[in-house]
Amino acid sequence: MVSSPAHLAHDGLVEVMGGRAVPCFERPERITAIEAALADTSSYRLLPPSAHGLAPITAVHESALVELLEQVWADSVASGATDGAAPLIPDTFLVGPMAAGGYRGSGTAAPARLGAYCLDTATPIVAGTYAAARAAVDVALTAADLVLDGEELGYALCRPPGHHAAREMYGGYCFFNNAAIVAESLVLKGARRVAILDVDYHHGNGTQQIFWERGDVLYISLHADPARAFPYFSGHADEVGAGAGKGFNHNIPLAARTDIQAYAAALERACAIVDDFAPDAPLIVSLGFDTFERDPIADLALTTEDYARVGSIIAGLGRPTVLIQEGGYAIDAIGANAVSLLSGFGR
Ligand code: SP5
Ligand code: ZN
Repeated sequence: MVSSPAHLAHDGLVEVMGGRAVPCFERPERITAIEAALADTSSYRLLPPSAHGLAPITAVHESALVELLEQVWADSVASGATDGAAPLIPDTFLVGPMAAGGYRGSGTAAPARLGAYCLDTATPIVAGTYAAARAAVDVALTAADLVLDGEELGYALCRPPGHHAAREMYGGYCFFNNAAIVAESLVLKGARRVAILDVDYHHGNGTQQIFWERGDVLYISLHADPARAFPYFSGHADEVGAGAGKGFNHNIPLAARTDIQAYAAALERACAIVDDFAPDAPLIVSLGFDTFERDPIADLALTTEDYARVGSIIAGLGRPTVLIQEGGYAIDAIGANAVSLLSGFGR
C-alpha cells in the first residue's frame, strides 16, 4: 500500500452542510486509521509515493483548474480574501445564465475563481490543500506502478479523494480525480481497454464526465440513488455515455438501507460487465467505505464483515487490481473495514 503524510496539512476544515457550518467529515484521521489497522496486521508494506509530475494530471484536467488550486490560497492571503485561518469556500456560484453566457473568464478575484470551478460548499481549500492533492495523485500512480511491475494488488491511500472532480471542476471533497488520472495514464502507456469500478457510496460524477465519450475506458458505479443522495444531478441508470462512449458508462443506483444480499447481487452484475469488457490493463477500483451501516453521511447497510465479501467478489474477477481510496467517514470503523476488504483478496 502507498501513502504520503502530505495529506495531513489538508486539515482544519469546515464544510457547509444542511445550512450549517460543521467540522469536515473528510479529515486526516480517515487515512491514519487505515494505516494503523493495516500496520497491526503486519502483512502489508507501506511505501511512499514517487513523484510523477504534472503531465498525468493535465491529461485529464484543464490547466486552469490546476493553476487555480495551486495559486488561490496564496492569492487570497495576499489580497485579504482570507485571514489565513478561515478555509476558502465559494459563496457565489457560476450557474445558469452566468455559466451559459461564458462569464467564467471575467472573474479574477479569488471568490469568483472558486465559484467558477467548485461544485459545492463542502470542499474547503487551506494552505496545504494543493500539496495534498498533488501527493494523492502520486500515491495513486505509484500504486498503479506496483501493479504494472507485477503485484497482484496495489492499495493507494489517497486523500483527498478524487471521483467527484471533473475535467474542470472540483468538489465533493475532491480536487484531482486520482482514479481517472490512473486510467488515462494506463491508456497513454498503450492500454486499449481500461475499466474503473466505483464502489463508493456516492456516484463518481467526475469520472463519468471525464470518460463520457470514451469507448476505451469503462466506468461502472454502484451508488446511492441520486434521487436522494449527493451529487444529486448525476448517477441515474439512463446515463450511458455518448458518442464513442455510448454503452461504456453504467450506473447502478441503490435504495436506502441496501444490505449485503442486494449489494452483492448488484456488484456481481457490475463485475460481469467488467469481465465482458475484457480490460487489457489493471482494474481500477474507486473504493469508498461510506457504504458502511454507520457512516455519518450515508444510508446503506454494509457491515465490517460484509467488506470481505465485497473484496472477494472483486477479487473473483482474477485481475491485477489497483484500489484507490475514495470516501468513508466512520473513522472508528474504517480501519477494520479496510482490513476486512483486503481479507477478501486473500490478504
Ligand atoms: C468522496 C466522497 O465520498 N465525497 C462525498 C461528498 C458528500 N458531500 C456531502 C453531501 C451531503 C450529505 N447529506 C447527508 C445528510 C446526513 N444526515
Ligand atoms: Zn462517497
